[in-house]
Amino acid sequence: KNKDVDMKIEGMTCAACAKAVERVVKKLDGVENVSVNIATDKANISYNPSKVKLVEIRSAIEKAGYKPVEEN
Ligand code: 9UX
Repeated sequence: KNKDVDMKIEGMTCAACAKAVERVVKKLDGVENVSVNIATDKANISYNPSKVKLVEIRSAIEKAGYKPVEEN
């Protein structure tokens, strides 16, 4: 069963930043969907927790140069 999380991410300045975040997160096996809202600095992510952990998603975003700060 998939989980759905809203992740606040700092450092996304322009629309291409949002696209970059979507690209790196989508690439992870177990991520079903990701949509970044540049206006709210939030990424809505659906993922299968048996395939990918939140810590791995955060780490991929950090590696791309952005900063995940919280989820809810
Ligand atoms: Mo836009 Mo983001 O020119 O790293 S791609 S600021």
